[in-house]
Amino acid sequence: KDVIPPVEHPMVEKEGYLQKAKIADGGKKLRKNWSTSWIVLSGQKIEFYKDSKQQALPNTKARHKAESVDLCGAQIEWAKEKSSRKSVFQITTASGNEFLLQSDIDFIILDWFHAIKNAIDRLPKN
Ligand code: I3P
Repeated sequence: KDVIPPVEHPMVEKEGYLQKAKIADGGKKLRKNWSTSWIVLSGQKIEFYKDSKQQALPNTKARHKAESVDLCGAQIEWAKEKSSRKSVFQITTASGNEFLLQSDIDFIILDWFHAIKNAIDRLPKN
């Protein structure tokens, strides 16, 4: 029997649920609206899905529904002043999209911060 390689989700480095709020799109401020998001970090991008089941959909359909964030030239920083919640960090993309990510569980948010920071630091700054 042929072995089918896992081509659908190459290079996934980290995935899991976090609280997410997109607060700007292309530099334009958005109304903050927190929701739970299934987050997939791979190579030079992060994808935001509604839940883990959505990620498992056939590739094109899932791609269509996910929001994909290019980490090339992005910035990440803790953003204490941007929320009343604890442990919030912000990702700002080169295109001017801003996302807040948050978890009440310290080690989870710390792991994510460092994983995303490492990914950004590996990439060319443009
Ligand atoms: C926002 C909502 C957010 C809150 C935000 C409020 O109200 O309560 O949860 O952010 O605070 O404006 P609404 O739903 O009416 O838009 P945090 O939970 O992060 O504090 P903010 O305006 O101080 O960002």
